[in-house]
Amino acid sequence: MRNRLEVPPDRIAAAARRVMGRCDELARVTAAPGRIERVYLSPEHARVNRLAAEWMREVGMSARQDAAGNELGRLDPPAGSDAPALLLGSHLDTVPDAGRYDGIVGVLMAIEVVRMLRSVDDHGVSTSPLPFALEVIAFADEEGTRFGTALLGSSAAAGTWDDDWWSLTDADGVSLRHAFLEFGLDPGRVGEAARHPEQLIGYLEAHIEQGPELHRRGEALAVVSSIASARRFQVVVEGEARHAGGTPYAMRHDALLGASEAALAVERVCRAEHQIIGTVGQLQAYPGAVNIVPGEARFSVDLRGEFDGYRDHVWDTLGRELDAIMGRRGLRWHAREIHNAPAVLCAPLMRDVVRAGIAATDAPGRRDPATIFSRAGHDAMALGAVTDVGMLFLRNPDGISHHPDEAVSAADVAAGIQALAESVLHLAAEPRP
Ligand code: HGY
Ligand code: MN
Ligand code: MN
Repeated sequence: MRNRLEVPPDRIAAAARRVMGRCDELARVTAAPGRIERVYLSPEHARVNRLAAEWMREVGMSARQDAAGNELGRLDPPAGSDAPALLLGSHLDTVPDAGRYDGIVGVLMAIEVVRMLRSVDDHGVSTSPLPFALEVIAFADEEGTRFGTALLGSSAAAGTWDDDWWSLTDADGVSLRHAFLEFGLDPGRVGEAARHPEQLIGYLEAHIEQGPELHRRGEALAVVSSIASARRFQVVVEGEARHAGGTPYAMRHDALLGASEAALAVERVCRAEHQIIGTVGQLQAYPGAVNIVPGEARFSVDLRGEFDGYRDHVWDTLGRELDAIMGRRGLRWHAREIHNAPAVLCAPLMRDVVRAGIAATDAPGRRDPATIFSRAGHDAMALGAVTDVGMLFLRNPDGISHHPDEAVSAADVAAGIQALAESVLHLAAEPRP
C-alpha cells in the first residue's frame, strides 16, 4: 500500500477546478433565486443529494440516502462490505443568503480524495486500496436553519438523535416529523442512520476557517485543535402593548427596548469575558405595528467558547443582567434553550495525520502548520460522540462567511485536497489494533 500520494500536480489542480465549478453548480440549487438558501428536508435538499450521489458514483462509490436524509457514498476495500470505514465529508445545507463554500467544499473535496486514492481494476471496478473502506457523507442539516436546532443530520449518524426534536417547527409551523414524512423519510426509522464505533475508523472534515486567522498568517491550511462549545437560546420579553401616541414614557413597558438593552448586554458581557463570543442574530417586536408600543419581543442568543464552563458562566452572568434590565423596565423574560453542543476535542491521532498531510503539500505555512480552535460549529462535533474526529481548515480570505462574499481560492482547495489525501494515507499507515 502506498503511503504517499502519487498524483501529478496538474491532476490535483484539475480536481480543485472541478470542486470550484461544482460549488457554483450547487449554489444554483436554492429556494430563493438571487441568493443561496438550502434547508433540511426541502426540494433543494433532495436535488443536491441527487447531484452528490451522481458524483459519488462517478468515482466508483455506491451511494444511498440514509434514514435521516444524509447522502452517503462508500468504497469497499478488498476485505469486503463489512470493513470499518473512514468517513470523509461535511454538509450541503446552508444558512439564509449563504456563501457557496461553507460545508459544500468539504463534501466535494472528499469525493476528489476518493477519486485519487481508489484502485480501479481491469473491469473498471473501484475499490479502496487501504485497510478500511472510504465513505463520503453529505450531512443534511448542520446549520439548523429550518428548525433552529443544529447538527440534526450528523446527530442521527452519531446515534444521538433526540425524539424531543420531532415537535420542532419551522417558520410555517411545519413540524420536523411532518417534514420527514413529506420528504419521504420514516420518523420511526431514523435510528437506522446511526453508525457504531466498531464500524468507523474516524471522521475527517475539510472546511473553510470562517475566521481571519489563516488570512492574517498568509497561510493556506491549518489543523483544528477543538471545536467551539455552543449554546443557543430563544428569549421572550413580555411588556405591555400600548398606543404609541397616547402613552407617556412613565407608563410604558416597552418589550423591544428591554430586548435591545439585553442585546447590548450580550456584547458587553462577552467582550469583558474574552473567552466567549455572543451574538443576537434575530430580534422581532410584536405586534409589530408602527403605532403600537411593543408588548412582546423575541430574540436569539448564540454563545460560543473554547470551554463549556466559561460559556455556562457567561450565560449565568447574562441571566443576572437581564433580570436587572427587565426589572427596571417592569418587564418579564424567559429563555428556551434550542441548541447545546459541548466543546469537542479533535483526536490527537487525527490532529497528527492532518498536520502530516499539510506538511506533505507545498502550501505556504506547511512546515509548521497553524493549529486553530474553531469558533464555528461543525458536524465533527456530533460525530465526536461515536468516533475520533479531525478537521482541516482552508483559508477563506478576510474570514467572511455566512455571507455571499464567502470565498476560497482554487489553489488553496488544491492544497487542501492534497493534504486531505495525504492525511488519509498517513492514517492508513498507522498500525491498526
Ligand atoms: O453556526 C456555526 O457555527 C456553523 O456555521 N453552523
Ligand atoms: Mn455555517
Ligand atoms: Mn459549516
